[in-house]
Amino acid sequence: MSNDIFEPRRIIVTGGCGFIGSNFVHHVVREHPGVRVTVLDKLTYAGNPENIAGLPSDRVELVVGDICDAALVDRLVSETDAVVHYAAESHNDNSIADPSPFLETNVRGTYTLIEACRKYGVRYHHVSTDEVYGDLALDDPARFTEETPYRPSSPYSSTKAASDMLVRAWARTFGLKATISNCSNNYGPYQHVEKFIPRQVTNLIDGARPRLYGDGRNVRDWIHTEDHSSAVWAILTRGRVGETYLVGADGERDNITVLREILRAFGRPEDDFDWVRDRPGHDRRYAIDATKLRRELGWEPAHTDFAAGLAETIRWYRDNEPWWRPAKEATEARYRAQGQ
Ligand code: NAD
Ligand code: TDX
Repeated sequence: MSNDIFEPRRIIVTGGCGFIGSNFVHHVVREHPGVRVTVLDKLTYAGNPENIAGLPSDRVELVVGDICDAALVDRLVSETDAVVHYAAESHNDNSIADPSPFLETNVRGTYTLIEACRKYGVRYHHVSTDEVYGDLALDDPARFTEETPYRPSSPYSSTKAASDMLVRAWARTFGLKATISNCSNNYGPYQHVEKFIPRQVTNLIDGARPRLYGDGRNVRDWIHTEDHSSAVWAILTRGRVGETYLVGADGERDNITVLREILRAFGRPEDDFDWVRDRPGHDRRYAIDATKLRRELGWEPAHTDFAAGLAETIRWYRDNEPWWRPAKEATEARYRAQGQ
């Protein structure tokens, strides 16, 4: 264990107008008063400046731009202490419909950032996913660890795996000062309505039926996005350079169980949903063993009551319809075209 603490004063958060990135920006502003944040975000369909609106302008600056823009990235990185990289194309179903932007943003975008970070000797934290490890069988007692071999299944997860590999190679060959985290499925406020929980919740608010893929028994390991933020901060400031940390909060649940909890919260019968076409290549189960993060950095999740976190998230979508309404129709039109 290293006792060195890295104390950045200025950080760049890429993708800070997306779901997890914006929650991280709120976390930093609230918990770390000495830190100034530059959000670099292209504002794709998934990015919304509303997510960070109202934060103090002397603490948070938004630069609208592309992480693949080498000149812009070079200039911003030359003026910062650290880069925390969240920006990505993040949705599996979209990656099956059109992989091209996933290659561009997830692979070329990461390459552009790490090239600038190595040039200026800037600390780099790479936010990745447990999906790089592929999937586990439902009855497998194993969970993913930092030693699990990479075996991604989808265009999305293969581009995330590729970006992780670039970071590892840059760390070894060029001495890039990098850490990597691979986290499980996040839930909480500001998640796009294309994702599982917000889609079902907003369907129910609209009086439409939720939609379950396949047999509904696929397992995801849910973590509140606030716990992901505290983990990333711990790794950035106290993690060992060159290391990977898995992030998870022992939240395994199958999709049908989560859906039934949502239906109950709306007072609807537990079979009041539609079965729809399965996702091609659909990963069966993800499960994270976060022992390294807990033991080495003393990190613990604060939101361990999933039912309470889910209820609070449902309330957030009920209270913030103007936030999600503009994206809902186009999202459902995309799903209809895919038979989902
Ligand atoms: P999101 O889709 O909600 O947000 C992505 C953000 O990146 C958006 O604001 C978008 O505008 C921005 N962006 C996309 N392309 C860009 C580009 N070329 N240049 C600059 N900005 C660009 O994604 P999310 O769910 O918040 O995921 C954030 C990160 O966390 C991703 O790297 C994802 O792989 C990782 N992750 C997500 C989960 C999850 O459960 N959602 C779990 C583990 C890891
Ligand atoms: O309508 C739906 N019905 C359904 O049954 C949707 C949108 C999804 N599902 C299923 C598919 C998955 O088994 O729910 C599960 C969760 O789906 P998503 O929300 O699309 O998440 P997932 O594919 O598991 O990936 C998420 O977690 C890991 C994030 O989108 C990724 O960015 C992250 O890396």
